[in-house]
Amino acid sequence: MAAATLARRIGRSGVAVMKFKSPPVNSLSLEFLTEFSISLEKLENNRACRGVIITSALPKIFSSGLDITEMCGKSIEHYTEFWRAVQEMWLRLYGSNMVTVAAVNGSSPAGGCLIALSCDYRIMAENPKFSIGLNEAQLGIVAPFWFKDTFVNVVGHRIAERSLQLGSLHPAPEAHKLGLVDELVPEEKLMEKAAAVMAQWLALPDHARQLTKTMMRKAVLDRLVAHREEDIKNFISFVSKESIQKSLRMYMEMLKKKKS
Ligand code: CO8
Repeated sequence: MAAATLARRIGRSGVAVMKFKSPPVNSLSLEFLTEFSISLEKLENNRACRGVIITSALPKIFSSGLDITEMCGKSIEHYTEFWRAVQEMWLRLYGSNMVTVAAVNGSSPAGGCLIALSCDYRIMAENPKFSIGLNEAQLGIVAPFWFKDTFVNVVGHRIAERSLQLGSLHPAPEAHKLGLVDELVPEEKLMEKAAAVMAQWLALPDHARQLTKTMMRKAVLDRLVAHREEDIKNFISFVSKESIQKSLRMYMEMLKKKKS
């Protein structure tokens, strides 16, 4: 496993800070996802830990979403393992008993946005150059139903419908206006604010907050659990199509060309 894709530290207040550190863009590879899920599981099982703040150790990028190279030209076995790891990460994070706060200190497209959406609260650096959203449609691919459900639960049906169809990446101020993030703060105040929000949420008795969270999220979580194998099959059949492979390759080329 690569060295320190995640830095994890539990403070005396029972709050862990998890920092994504997988240069250049914190893309969610199979290895990264596996490490992320294991870290979440360890924190979940640690009675000293009641909350986790998720942020990035890289400048300007929270996470660039799923690692597109994991979805290009790989075997069925690889796609199966990769997609199961994406599901596992989301089930752990969205279903976490801990208070989860995303301190979004950079751009956060697609899978990066899903991570932020899965937390209890999102604070973003107010830099309009940073954007967030489920932009799958721009890549010629479709956000799975549980990405969509998570999005709808945060912003409501109409905003999600428009944003998903257009594959919109919303600059931070717009994301705030849409309710996609809860608060904007200057970047240097992000961690301080995240700690203050965390303290506010942790002031409540854990059992009442956790039962309420479960009540709000259970239907969406259960839906994936009930259709997990079918969802993997759908992903494989979709991603194996030559037209989708072509779209993903073109998108990767576009990212490279953008640089030159
Ligand atoms: N996966 C793999 N490689 C990536 C990704 C990615 N998601 N994003 C960037 N990279 C690579 C680039 O190709 C580039 O590689 P190289 O150095 O070899 O040329 C390197 O990372 C650095 O990228 P940039 O030069 O673009 O870095 P910038 O700092 O200029 O920009 C951004 C950073 C804003 C993150 C930009 O790279 C970007 O927009 N990336 C694409 C993000 C994106 O669209 N992600 C969507 C992934 S799909 C997903 O998460 C959900 C899919 C759901 C599945 C649906 C069923 C099929």
